[in-house]
Amino acid sequence: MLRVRESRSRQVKSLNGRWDFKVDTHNVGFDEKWYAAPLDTERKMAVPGSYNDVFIDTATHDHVGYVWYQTTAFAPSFERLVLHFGSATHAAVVFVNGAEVVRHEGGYLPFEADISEHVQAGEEFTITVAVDNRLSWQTIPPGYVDQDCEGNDVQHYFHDFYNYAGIHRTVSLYTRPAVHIQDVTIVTDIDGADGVVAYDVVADGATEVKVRVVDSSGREVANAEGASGKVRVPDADFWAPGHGALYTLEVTADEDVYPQRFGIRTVSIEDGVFKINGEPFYFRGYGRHEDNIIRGKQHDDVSMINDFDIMRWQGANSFRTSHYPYAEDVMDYADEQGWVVIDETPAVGLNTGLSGGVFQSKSFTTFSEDTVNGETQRAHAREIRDLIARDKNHPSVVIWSIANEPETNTDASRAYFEPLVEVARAADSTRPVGYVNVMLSPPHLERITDLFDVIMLNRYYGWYVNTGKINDAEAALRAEIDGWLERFPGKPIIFTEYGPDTLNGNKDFFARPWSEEYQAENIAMFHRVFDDYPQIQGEQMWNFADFQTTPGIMRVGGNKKGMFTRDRQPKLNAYKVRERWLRLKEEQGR
Ligand code: BDP
Repeated sequence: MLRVRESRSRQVKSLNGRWDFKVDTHNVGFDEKWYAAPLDTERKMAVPGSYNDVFIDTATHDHVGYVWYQTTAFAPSFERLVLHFGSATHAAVVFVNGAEVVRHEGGYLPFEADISEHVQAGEEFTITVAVDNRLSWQTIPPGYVDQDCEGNDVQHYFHDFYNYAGIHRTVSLYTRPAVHIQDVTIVTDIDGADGVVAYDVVADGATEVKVRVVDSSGREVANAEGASGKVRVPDADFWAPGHGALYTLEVTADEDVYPQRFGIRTVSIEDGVFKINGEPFYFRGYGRHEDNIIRGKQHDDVSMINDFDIMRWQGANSFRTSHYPYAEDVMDYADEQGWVVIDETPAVGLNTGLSGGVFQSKSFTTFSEDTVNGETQRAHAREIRDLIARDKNHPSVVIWSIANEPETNTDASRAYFEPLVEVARAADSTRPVGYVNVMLSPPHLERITDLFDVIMLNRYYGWYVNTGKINDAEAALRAEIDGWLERFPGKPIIFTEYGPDTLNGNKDFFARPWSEEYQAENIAMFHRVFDDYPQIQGEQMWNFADFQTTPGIMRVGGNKKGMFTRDRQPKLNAYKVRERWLRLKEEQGR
């Protein structure tokens, strides 16, 4: 889906602000037609935002099911008018003037509705949104609901971050012509000093499609006619890590104009080496979360710019959108600032083998008729397609991660994943496809790595195993890496998670687990090992910052594996890693 952008033919109006808000305590809103009348409530909720931590009210915080939002807006003059949501977590039903206009499942991707038939230019209209935070075995990510001793619904899930909910990203209203640009795909190549830009425009019914490539100073550097083709940008400024050089493909289809940004760069794996623009690239960075005090998963630009600046300060060059697609503002900013991104679907928690420890759940079989099944797989395929459709033109995105730590040591897992890899490759043949491997699937048990281009590993030696024993942890880590190299020579390995929980301010001469010293020692051990293996082509620590999770005996006010605290203060380890990363940046030149 095209990002919402202004142009000569498109006007955009933000609907962010304070909306009327009501928790549907008994989930009766649909029966009582709350969408057909003003919401009976005194409460307001900020849009965008997660509602959970905003009200000092346990019933709201722990609510399972629908909450309702309502606002009014004036319709501008339009040929067609579209209502667009950056995301609503996890499912939404949207009504305009009481009529349903769209329903959407999946909490981290955009959706929209053409509402032209429901409103009149110049007139006020009402938007009502029912947002459902429930996860089931057939949603991505999965979960299940049961009841406590009083019969209240309780949501369970198998991922280690809090199930924040609400309208998490910008809501906009935009105009476009009836015949309009529906999609633009850009694939770039490098030929000497020139950029080669292949483009493909979908604009049903358009009689004439034209494109111009415009550089960052607004100068036209190439143009062409036709809905698809190839243009050459002479002496191009290539997008590269740390160098966010961008161009705009200005597409005109009859009356409609759409500015599609892109960067000219290539991604490849040659002889087992991960390359950007033909040069080896080493990932330094983190897995992250969209997570903030009070705001939960709300996107906000202040926090984003601050996070990126902290990452720059530390000498990082990349991150993974663990464990779901991030706001499009984040992807845009990554493009502009030259960050390298591993872009992940929300497929996290497809592994009931992990249920006992962190999630204290009942035990289940991951893949079965009653748990993760064909319907879940269809939802997963949709998430892969929609993520790629949203993010395919971002030069910052260099790998698609189709799942985090799924079960991959059974026949059932292979049957589940094989078609999904095909879905990803059919949607984008230009970027490597990977998944993030869990400790339960070491090389001798693992069944699906051969289907993928890269090996991405989350490893907790010295924490969940060999706790506090750096020497044993190091030996086990080396042995496992040797196993991967033996079984899958020629596939780049990127460490996408490692590191222990660390309570900021917990100092210890003896560097015992949970102390800042232990985090620094454990991370230093991983880095020492990485330096011995040229096949290891990236280190993304877990996590950029501490973050909120479900309550549990393994978590103290959330997950504390951050390099930084939840309010973005550095732990001891942050300075040590900074020294290393600035040195590597110097040596590696990016
Ligand atoms: C991995 C998960 C991540 C967790 C982390 C941890 O990918 O989401 O937060 O471990 O346990 O299993 O801290």
